[in-house]
Amino acid sequence: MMRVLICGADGYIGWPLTLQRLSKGDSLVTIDDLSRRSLAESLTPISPYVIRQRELKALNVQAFSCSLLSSSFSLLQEVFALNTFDAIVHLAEQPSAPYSMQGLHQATLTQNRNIDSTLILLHLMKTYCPDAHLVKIGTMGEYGTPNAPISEGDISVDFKERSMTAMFPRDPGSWYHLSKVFGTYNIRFACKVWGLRATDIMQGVLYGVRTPEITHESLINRFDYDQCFGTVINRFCVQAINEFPITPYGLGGQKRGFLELQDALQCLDIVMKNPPEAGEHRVINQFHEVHSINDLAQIVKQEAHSLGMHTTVENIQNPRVEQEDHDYDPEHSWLLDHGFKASCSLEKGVRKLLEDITPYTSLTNLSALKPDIYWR
Ligand code: USQ
Repeated sequence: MMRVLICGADGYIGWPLTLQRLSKGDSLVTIDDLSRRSLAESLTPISPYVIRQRELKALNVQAFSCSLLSSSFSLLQEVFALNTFDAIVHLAEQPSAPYSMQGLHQATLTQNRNIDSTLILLHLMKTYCPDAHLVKIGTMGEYGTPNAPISEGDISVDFKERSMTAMFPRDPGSWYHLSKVFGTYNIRFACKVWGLRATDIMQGVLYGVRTPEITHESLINRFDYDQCFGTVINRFCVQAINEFPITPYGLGGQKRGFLELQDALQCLDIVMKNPPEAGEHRVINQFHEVHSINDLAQIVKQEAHSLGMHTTVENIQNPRVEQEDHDYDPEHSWLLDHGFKASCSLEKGVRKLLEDITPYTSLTNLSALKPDIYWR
């Protein structure tokens, strides 16, 4: 049994993580400011937060609806003063590269929320629970797509006949990804000067909606498919169930690491069971398979065809500024070395996802399938 604080417990990862931790008998405190509900429309009809909150309270979970920002600081201090945590999972950041690229308001909102929330958590940890393990979701997008293998953790650098270790270079591709890089440096600094312990997870692109603990319709997870909050596989699957063309952007040779939602929870469980040493800033790369966006589109098309859905693949003009054809060779051995076993191949995961979301096809907002946020 662990004592866990989940920040962002109402979100795409936070909600199924809450259910998973409850099934493991953990003692939970949850926080969420519900901002995602007002920014994006879920395909799946998720329960209103008041109902989730009531059910969590019935299970002895302290469920707070507040932000991780300075406006809620006195409440947060109270939460930390009255509880002891073994692990603090920070999922309460503002997601989405395209969202952050819409304009000044979205860029500052993303960076302020993400940088401030992590700084606030670090200060609260220093004061109230310096031995707790911070589990922070970063992104593989911190590295960008360099023309070199991507390390997991530090690399050694030789320069002018001297050697040193350094973080693998970051080359983020949006204001959002930049905010994650700031978070990484802030966490690393807090580990160094205050002796905190943290696992900084460079996570690939997630997909999926149902996890084993979602045993009833009322527990269904949120599922975004719009251009900002829907990840690429989730969007492709919603295009497929509506028999719309699947839309790789540009050449479609962009490569990413992918991970099914249930497997992301398995990874978080492994991470929580293996806290780093005091003072350690541990960076891990979290994904299962690497594919190009074109491959992915073909996989979704084939799986959809085998389920009787007729969809095509149409590469469209890329609204983003990114490399469209490149090598991608990131290391990812820490999780495998600590027992991670993927529950399914990408093909099987896509098929399961198509089956899981087909009942909600008529709820699709078709206008959300087309992108119109241009990065230039
Ligand atoms: N893409 C398409 N067609 C679409 C949507 C996306 O070709 O309809 C392409 C994008 O151009 C990009 C790739 O698919 O090259 C991935 O896009 P995405 O929206 O799934 O992922 P991204 O914006 O990179 O962000 C997502 C999550 C983010 C996470 C990141 C991991 O939203 O939180 O950090 O994946 S990674 O991509 O490895 O940086």
